[in-house]
Amino acid sequence: MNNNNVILFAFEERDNLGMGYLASALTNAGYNTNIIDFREPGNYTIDGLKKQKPILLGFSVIFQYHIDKFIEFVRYLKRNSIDCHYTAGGHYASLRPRQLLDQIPELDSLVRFEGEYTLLELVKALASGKEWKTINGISFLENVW
Ligand code: B12
Repeated sequence: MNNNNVILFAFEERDNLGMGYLASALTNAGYNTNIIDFREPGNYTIDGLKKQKPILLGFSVIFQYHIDKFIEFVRYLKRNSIDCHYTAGGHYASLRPRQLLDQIPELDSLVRFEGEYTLLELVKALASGKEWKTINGISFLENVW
């Protein structure tokens, strides 16, 4: 595997079980998964993120109340040329996919509901250059209602 890095961004308020499950599924399949609480800018640097050349960045949007912070953060990463597949999951992504994609059209996809296997399938497809739009449980601007 050439590049096997995946970065997950979340609110790690009193830890985040969902992120742990996702990281576990990816790690078990051989992907190097880094969970970052993005509320503290000291937790990451743009150079550090670039060096990892991630296959995918994942954003955990379990609280819709923090959506402004995600919008700002995704745009900050894009402006700084962190170029790879951007996806999001969690309650808001699962239940209001159209709304979230309208708010953050920079997201390439959403993983809806339980994310472990869908995210793994997505990462595998991206890493091997295969089609990802046909994966069950994935929404993107062209297929979301
Ligand atoms: C535990 C919990 C907390 C904990 C810890 C949260 C954490 N860091 O994980 C604490 C106590 C901190 C908390 C706080 C709050 N919470 Co709370 N919390 C929960 C609770 C009960 C369980 C979450 C959980 O661990 N689920 C189990 C894990 C395994 O599932 P998961 O997180 O959903 O993750 C899975 C999928 O969603 C998906 N997924 C998630 N993220 C991602 C990311 C990617 C990239 C991908 C691919 C997939 C993916 O894959 C995961 C694995 O299958 C939920 C209700 C619920 N039943 O889920 C409410 C819930 C998330 N909380 C909620 C709320 C409102 C809050 C507060 C705003 C309450 C308040 N007024 O203060 C605060 C916000 C905290 C803050 N920083 O401001 C709401 C959110 C509603 C909404 N519309 O946004 C929920 C849904 C409860 C409810 N129905 O009202 N909360």
